[in-house]
Amino acid sequence: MQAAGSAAFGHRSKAGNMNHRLHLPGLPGLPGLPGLPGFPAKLTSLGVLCAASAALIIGIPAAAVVGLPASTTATRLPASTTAARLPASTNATPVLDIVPKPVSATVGSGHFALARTARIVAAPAAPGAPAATELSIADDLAAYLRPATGYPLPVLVGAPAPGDITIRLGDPGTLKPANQAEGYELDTTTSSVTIEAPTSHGLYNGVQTFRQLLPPWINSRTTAPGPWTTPVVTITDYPRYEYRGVLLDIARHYEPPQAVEQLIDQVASYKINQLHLHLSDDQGFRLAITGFPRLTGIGSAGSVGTGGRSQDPGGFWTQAQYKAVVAYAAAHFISLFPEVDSPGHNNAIIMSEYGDTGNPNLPANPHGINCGQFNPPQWDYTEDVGYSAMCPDSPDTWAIMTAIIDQLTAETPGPYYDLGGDEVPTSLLTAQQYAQFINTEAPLVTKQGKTVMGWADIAGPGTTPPEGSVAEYWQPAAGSDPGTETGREAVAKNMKVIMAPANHTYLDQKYIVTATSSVPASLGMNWACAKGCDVDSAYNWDPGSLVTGVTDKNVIGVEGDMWGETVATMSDVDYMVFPRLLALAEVAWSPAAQRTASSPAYRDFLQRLAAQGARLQAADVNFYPSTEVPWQLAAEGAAPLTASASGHVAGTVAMLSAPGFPTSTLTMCDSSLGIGCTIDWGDGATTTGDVTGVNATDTRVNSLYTISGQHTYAHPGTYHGVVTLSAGNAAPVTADFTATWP
Ligand code: TNX
Repeated sequence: MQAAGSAAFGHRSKAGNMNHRLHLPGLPGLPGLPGLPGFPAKLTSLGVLCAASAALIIGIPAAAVVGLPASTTATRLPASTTAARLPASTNATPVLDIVPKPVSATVGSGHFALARTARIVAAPAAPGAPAATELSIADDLAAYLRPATGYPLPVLVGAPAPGDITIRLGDPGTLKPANQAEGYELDTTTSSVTIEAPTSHGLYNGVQTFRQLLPPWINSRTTAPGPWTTPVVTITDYPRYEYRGVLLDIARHYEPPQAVEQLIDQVASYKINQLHLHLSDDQGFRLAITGFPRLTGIGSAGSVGTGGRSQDPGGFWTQAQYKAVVAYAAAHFISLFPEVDSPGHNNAIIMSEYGDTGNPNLPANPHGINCGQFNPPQWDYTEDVGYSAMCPDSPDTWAIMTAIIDQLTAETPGPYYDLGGDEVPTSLLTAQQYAQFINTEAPLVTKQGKTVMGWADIAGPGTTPPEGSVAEYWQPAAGSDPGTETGREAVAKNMKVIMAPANHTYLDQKYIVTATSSVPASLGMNWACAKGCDVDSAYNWDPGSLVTGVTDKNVIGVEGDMWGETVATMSDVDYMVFPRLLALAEVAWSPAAQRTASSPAYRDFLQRLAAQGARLQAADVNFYPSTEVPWQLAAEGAAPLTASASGHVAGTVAMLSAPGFPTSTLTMCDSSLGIGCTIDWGDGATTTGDVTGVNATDTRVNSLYTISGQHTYAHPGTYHGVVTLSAGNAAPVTADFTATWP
């Protein structure tokens, strides 16, 4: 810990959100921000990127299409049909739009087409051997594929037939022992799909990759027409880091269990495997603790910004709800663990228990728990930090903390319990008192069989973290700049390190304002990112070399941190989380690469990230259509149209994903004003269609667009129509539809 903080510490102005922590004296390791490495010159203008993508993204040649089911009448696959792009030079290998990028992927010729008759086969290691693991992953895959395809996709144990998907638990022979825990092999041929892995987690990871081989509409919750084809590939894949996390802060703004489950759905598909749930902070305590009803009775009633608690009144989870979300996360191979921040960041606990004089579970006088700036303590629903602390000498402190730790660890099967430990000014607790607190609390955690995790501040002078404890490095400092010493202190104490440098991983930091970006004034802080932090900052850094002396020998992973001060709804959360978390997911999963604002690795990532726009839109997830990303168009033909007795057809011919592309007409397509669309009705006639949808706001991505049209045929028959769609500099795409005049 450093020199005592001044009184100004606790009175950061609200506007001081701009400089949250920037000018705070007395913060461990943050006497001022070192030069931010996050702002190299931008790659290029959007226009140049889009031109590049136009050159890269071309349709799959008709000759490559094999194995389509008989019911598919298309003779040609639209460019958006599969997740493979062919580079401009025709004999080069297609690029797969998978995030995070797999370790190795080889693309063959042809396609696999998922047919209505396909089955998902759990293949036991030997005939008659139990197949529970395979079955459970096969069920997961079926549940992912059924809504959009509308296919029955029965799950069974047995031998696969042509057209089936096989889930096999076993060693594919291509994974080294170190890569077996989560590694997998995925093979598609023109007539089969096989996912093989030594563990259920590996199989699940393979399933996530397979989903991304299919067209983006596979994420629709309602039936989409397909066709459901994938490129032919052999993928061998495993993670760089075992810990790939996201933090969600439901203390500053309450979120209900279902909202968190929706976030789990999304992050699991990008192979995030840890959910760090920040349950308590100055403004709120969010989990019922037996024996201490005031923690939620009083402590959960407010949120940041509530002032008189009339709006946004907070909330809390019961332990049964917590347990259910833990189980939901586990079913998505995500280990959920709690953080109850201490000894600072805990005004909600102090406010709840300070007056709890009649509680038989408190052995002394509960006034003794308060070592904060104010006595008696008082609510502060602003974004201020650094005014609260619990006293390490009070027996009541430990009665409360023991109950919290015992009850939370009992409901948490994963390995971690996070005790927080950040940002306690020495004006409130001396370095010695702070160390005393951490050294008292850590054994309570290990006693329950959990690994201690905390912000890297817990590696400071005098602390004795138990063997194997984990420090999260959060300072926005690199190399050996001031602030980086917490990283080295953690290494010196044999701690493992999770990299969460604020200027690369804090998902609450504002995006970058540009002439064309619509960055909301209301969302996000910028203390770690003076000019904003965008996809570039999230992607272009290396966890194993950012801080001098902290290497991959120490680093176990990466975490994206969604702090809750400015986000009141999950839509807001999603807007800040996506697409940046996908960059962090790749940094955590994929092999190290030369990641800079102008590196080929970043260009390649941006192309793959662009393809995720349609996937997020199909899943109805909000995200920020960052101007750093060369967003692509993806189109899906509509269900067949039927003509009236006089040969007239009218209705929806296609859906279009065009993130970041507004349309100023929202009626007739006009490429000069937004979305261009031309409908070829299949009888030689061509018309301009209509586009409807909702344009972006500064907190919401634009909606999917519906393309519709009308036409009168001269003769009865079945017509194969094609819609050609364009927007800005993006490569045009087509979608097929059928119209029948019986
Ligand atoms: C830092 S540094 C925090 C959080 C805030 C966040 C806002 C650290 C471990 N904690 O308490 O919510 O900044 O950006």
